[in-house]
Amino acid sequence: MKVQIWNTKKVRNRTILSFVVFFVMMGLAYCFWKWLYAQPEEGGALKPLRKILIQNEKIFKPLVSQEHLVKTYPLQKAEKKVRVNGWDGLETPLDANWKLKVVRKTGDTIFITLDDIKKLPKTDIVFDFKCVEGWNQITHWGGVKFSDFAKYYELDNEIQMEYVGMITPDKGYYVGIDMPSAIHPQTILCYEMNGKVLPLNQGYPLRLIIPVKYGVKHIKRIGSIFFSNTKPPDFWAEEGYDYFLGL
Ligand SMILES: Nc1nc2c(c(=O)[nH]1)N[C@H]1C(S)=C(S)[C@@H](COP(=O)(O)O)O[C@H]1N2
Ligand SMILES: [Mo]
Repeated sequence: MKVQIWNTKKVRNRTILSFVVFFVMMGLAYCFWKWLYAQPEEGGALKPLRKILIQNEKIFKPLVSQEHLVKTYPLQKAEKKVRVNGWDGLETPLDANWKLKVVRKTGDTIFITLDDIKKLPKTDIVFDFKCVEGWNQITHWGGVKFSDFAKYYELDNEIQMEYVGMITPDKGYYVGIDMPSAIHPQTILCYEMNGKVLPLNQGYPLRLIIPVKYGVKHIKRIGSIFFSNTKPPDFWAEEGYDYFLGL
């Protein structure tokens, strides 16, 4: 076997080359960083980064199929002390005459009471609730599937549209949801937690539970629902978070 002996000159040349490459790369990284931060913002994120988020969305959106279900857990795994996070839109007193307002495609509105919503078929779900802040909890929720609700109220033309928007009664919190995620079989208009009436700080009378999304999209205390072919305003997307926020 022939062992290659490196002479000192070769080693020196390689060392010099490594340093040159290293400094050129550092220079490029610095220039890129300078360039990136000189870019304008778009929806709370620097424009090039927002473009990457939009690209990601295009790649992952078709993966949220109706067949793909989020993992569920047995009832006894559900946390009894459920964490409360986020009070935007909950700071104003709740109107005792609360009704859910639904705006049809035509602009007509329907007002629906909690009792009417409770008459629809009920679905329970125990799943791992994840917040972008880095915590998660297995929790138990009950309500009507958004798709069942849409069917019952004949929102057929509405669910042909691209997005659903939901807003708290005081407009202090709002989310935009892509339609495939809204009509996903695990997405519910929720009025129960751990088999009991939803607590006020957890969104009484009605909140969204949408297991295919991070916590920010699970809007508490829904006041109105509307439909749109353009992205509805979204509280956290305006602060620079990804709009889609799918899991
Ligand atoms: N109205 C309203 N809904 C909201 C929020 C909020 O601030 N206001 N925060 C969101 C966030 S970031 C999370 S993680 C979940 C937390 O739900 P929980 O308080 O029931 O745990 O609610 C979401 N829904
Ligand atoms: Mo969150």
